[in-house]
Amino acid sequence: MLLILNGPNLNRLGLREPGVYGSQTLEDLERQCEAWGAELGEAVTCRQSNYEGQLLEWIQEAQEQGFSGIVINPGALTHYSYALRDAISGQPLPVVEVHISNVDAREEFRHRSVTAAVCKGKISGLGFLGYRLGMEYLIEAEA
Ligand code: CA2
Repeated sequence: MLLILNGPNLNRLGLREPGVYGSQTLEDLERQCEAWGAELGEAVTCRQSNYEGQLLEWIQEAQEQGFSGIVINPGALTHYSYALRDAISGQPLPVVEVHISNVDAREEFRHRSVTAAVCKGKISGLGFLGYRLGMEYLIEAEA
């Protein structure tokens, strides 16, 4: 069972900046992840929060809730949240970091991730497909 987490502002997907993030909404993304989960034979739970503390609690509780891995798009928290980094490194599940846009082709501050080093890997710039690739990795890692 996989946990898909989206951080701050990702609830605004599709409503603004379609040139950067596409025109599909968060709901479209979550339905797509659920459909991929069904195709791959893996249950998927999708959650989004604009609150750092809520994301930390979901990560802390993920193992005891029965999840086997986490795909996370931490939004801008990626670039500065040591609390999020500590929450990821302080729990045992494999985590894949995903960014819809190519953060390395954007502003300098987006080039730095403080969370990627405590994740299994980072996928950036492949749109929603990055979530599927992260899911596939975690399913493969389970086997
Ligand atoms: O590319 C990504 O997935 C990001 O994680 C998205 C974050 C950004 O801060 C990261 O640098 C890269 C932003 C979340 C989406 O923000 C939106 C704001 C308005 C309209 C649509 C999306």
